[in-house]
Amino acid sequence: MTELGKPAAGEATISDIHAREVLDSRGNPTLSVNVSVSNGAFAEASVPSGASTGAHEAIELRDGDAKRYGGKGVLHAVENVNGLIRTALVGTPVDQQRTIDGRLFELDGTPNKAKLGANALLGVSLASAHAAARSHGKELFSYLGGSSAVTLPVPMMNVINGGKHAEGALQFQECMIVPLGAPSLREAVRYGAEVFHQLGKLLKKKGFATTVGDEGGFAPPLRHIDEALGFIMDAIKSAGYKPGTDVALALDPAASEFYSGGKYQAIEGEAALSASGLIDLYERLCSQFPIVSIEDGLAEDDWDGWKELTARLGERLQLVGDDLFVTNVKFLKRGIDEGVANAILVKVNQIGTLSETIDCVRMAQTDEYATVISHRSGETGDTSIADIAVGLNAGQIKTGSLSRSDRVEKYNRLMAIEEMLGSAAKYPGAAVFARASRHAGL
Ligand code: 2PG
Ligand code: MG
Repeated sequence: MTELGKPAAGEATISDIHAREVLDSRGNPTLSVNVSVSNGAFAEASVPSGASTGAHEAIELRDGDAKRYGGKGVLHAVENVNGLIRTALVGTPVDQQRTIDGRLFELDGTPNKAKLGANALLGVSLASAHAAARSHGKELFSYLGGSSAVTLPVPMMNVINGGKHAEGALQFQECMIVPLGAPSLREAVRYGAEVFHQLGKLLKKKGFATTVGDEGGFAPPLRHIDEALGFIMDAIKSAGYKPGTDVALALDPAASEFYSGGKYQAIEGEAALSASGLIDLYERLCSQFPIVSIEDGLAEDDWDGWKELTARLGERLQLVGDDLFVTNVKFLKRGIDEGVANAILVKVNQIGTLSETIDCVRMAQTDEYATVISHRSGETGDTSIADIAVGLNAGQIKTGSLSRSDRVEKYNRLMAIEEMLGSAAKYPGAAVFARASRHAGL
């Protein structure tokens, strides 16, 4: 259990909340929120933003004023924090996260945070957690998870960016490497960076540009997924690693983005596939490449397709619901009840508060669904997700490639956490994927 709700020495209460408009990694406005505490503690958090957003996510409030940032300004969300939310929360004990998040939920009053904006709520929720941790003189991960927060997450690193995150022709959004054979998080980061650099060299040799996409992975104009995975396999080998044992592969096709009229345009220029046809493609890819995880293999509302996917591949593969579950216990519960997927991607801004995120992770863990804490394609330097991954013992993280500070800051924070934990730190490696297949076998 978390230590949220444990009273701070001398009742430290929120003394001020202040939000401002800042920019994310794509140059779009987002919120940065400061929370000050009566005992002098102070913390800041910034809010990420997605591109391939799920239809059922909580609402990110944008101004829609075409004269500012093409309508993407967030001044209304900022005003909601500096007005209504500030007035309601000043005086609240900073370490009563459930009370804070419950108040935010009530103030908004809508099922999808459409009134005040999930971006406004999340900034306050995260900054409050950081401020509470500081008030206790603790790091956020240990404030959240206490002495059991010792597991570093296995990363899925997105080294080839496609879909909505890059201009190339690749329909699949993310081709990731998973350094599951590394002995520690620090070594996992090194494995990943070495493979990333080899991949750059190989692409360059074949005449491809090595500019990067939104998540810091290369974005070559490859049409076929086999070509992309072939390059990654070669990069793993030329970096001196054994594919599958040292470094495995993972995919996030983000299939909702190429689903229309009941068919999937999985490969540009080829015939669109039925759900079964796309599952055949995944089955073939898994027989040729060491793939351990597929996220959003089918579209968010294609529950029948998802059932078939889980029945056919769920025993040997991690099947992650992102757009499918949108970090929402309502959708996750349906997945558990119907035997759909065996893992969940967890994005704090899909639901809007830390407490609801924790509830979702706990539900998944109780039902042995694997949990992957995730960034968004639009990020800031905020590293909260690194602490959340360790604090909640999530086991996995997805936070992009090994370039661009908006991505590597999270890895850097994880390496710092690992160092702080010293000999208590655990890197679970391949064990996290065994759990997914055990579940499917139940
Ligand atoms: C995803 C995410 C993060 P976005 O689909 O998993 O990689 O992308 O933030 O654009 O939704
Ligand atoms: Mg996804």
